[in-house]
Amino acid sequence: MSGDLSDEFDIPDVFALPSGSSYLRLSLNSADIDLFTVLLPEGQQLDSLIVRDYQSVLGNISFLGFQIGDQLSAPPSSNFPDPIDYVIFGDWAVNEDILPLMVQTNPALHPPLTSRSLAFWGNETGPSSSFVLEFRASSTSPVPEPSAAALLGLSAMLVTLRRHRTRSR
Ligand SMILES: [Ca+2]
Ligand SMILES: [Ca+2]
Repeated sequence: MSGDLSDEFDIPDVFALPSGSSYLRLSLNSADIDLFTVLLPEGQQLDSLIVRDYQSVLGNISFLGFQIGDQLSAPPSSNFPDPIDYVIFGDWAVNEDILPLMVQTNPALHPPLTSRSLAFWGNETGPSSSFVLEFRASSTSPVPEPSAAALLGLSAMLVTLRRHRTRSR
């Protein structure tokens, strides 16, 4: 995915995350913000968010924030009124998972994140930057619990087998 993403907080670009890695390039400058929402299907979780291919001037910093929900709770501004989880990062973050950094001051959130929708805000106050975000998602329950009915059926089958073996001796 490339091209510019929405500047309007109430009409963010929306992406559904499949299992595995999804890549999204953000290009930002002082006159451009990028607002997008990622959707996690039922049974999927967001495991990590990795910065790839960060391009800007040396020492530049970028802002990436998110809130749980389909869109931000207010229009982006330098005095944003509501709690938001975010990270300030630069080229040091290349190949790093920034998800733990984003939620480190929020005791209610620990990766992996299982919220159905996350509204993101990319912002640049310095020189322009361009980078790729790798979203890694996976299934929340890889080992399904066997149901009571299935267990009952299994024990009945074992009894039948045992009887059959006794008879055939
Ligand atoms: Ca942009
Ligand atoms: Ca934009």
